[in-house]
Amino acid sequence: VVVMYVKYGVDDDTKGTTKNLKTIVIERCREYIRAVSQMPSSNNCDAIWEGFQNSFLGKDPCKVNVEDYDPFIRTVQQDIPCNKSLFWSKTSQIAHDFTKATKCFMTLEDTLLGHMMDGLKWCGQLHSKEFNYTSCPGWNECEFNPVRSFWRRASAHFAELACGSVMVMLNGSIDSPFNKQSIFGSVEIKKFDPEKISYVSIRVIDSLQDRTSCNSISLQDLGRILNNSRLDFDCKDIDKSEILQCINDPISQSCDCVN
Ligand code: AVW
Repeated sequence: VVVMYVKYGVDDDTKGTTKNLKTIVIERCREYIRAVSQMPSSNNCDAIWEGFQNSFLGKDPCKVNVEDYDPFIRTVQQDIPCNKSLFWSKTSQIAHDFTKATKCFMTLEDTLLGHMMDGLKWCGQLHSKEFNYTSCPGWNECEFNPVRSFWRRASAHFAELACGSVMVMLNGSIDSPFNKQSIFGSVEIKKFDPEKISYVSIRVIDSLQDRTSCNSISLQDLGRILNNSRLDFDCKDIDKSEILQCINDPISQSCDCVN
């Protein structure tokens, strides 16, 4: 029965809270802690669940603040090794396939916090301690909805923890690979600490060869922001086929963590 509830078995048709949310979150939490060695023993999946639901239950689902998740974030303990953080924007599929195949880096969704909530939907309602399984605000329906505020809070946390050399995977097939309104552009980059982050490797992935997105206006914007924060960086245009090859054959020589 449990197999039905894991990540890819989630029934996503619902407009309200994901069915069996509690079972899914707690099972994912336990499975993650079992699978990943070196997880601090202080993590307790039941306590983590309590912290999670207390962040938004009883609240208007358009008035859940980013800070409402602060106590919950503190219930989850995980060290993120330096030189391993991968940030992404409009490259969800390839970035996650890449981290799974190569173990070169980890995304937010490869951490316990992100893994538990990936692909799920939830909201409560005012004057009630129940979940709303019928209807929850969409991502853009109101700014401070429970799901969007969670991802902003979790992303800020993930970026604050980053240290050493980090990688950013952007999409070169769109007009603005760097978008200031995205979570990467509006939350994560602002949390990059130049005292902890030594280098930012920007990799712009494109299916067309010979495009030079690194020179585009959008990437110049990103470069200015990084310069102003005193962060060292480089930008490389990478063929999508190179990453796909790496995902299919992670131990080949050409797959050197895309340095
Ligand atoms: P993204 P970000 N409706 O690819 O930089 C529903 O733009 O923002 O990358 N869901 C949405 C919407 C929307 N309009 N916009 C964004 N999302 C959700 C966390 C959706 O789940 C990681 F650490 C989509 O797949 C990355 O470095 C996801 O946000 C960074 O933030 C990504 O949107 C990626 O966020």
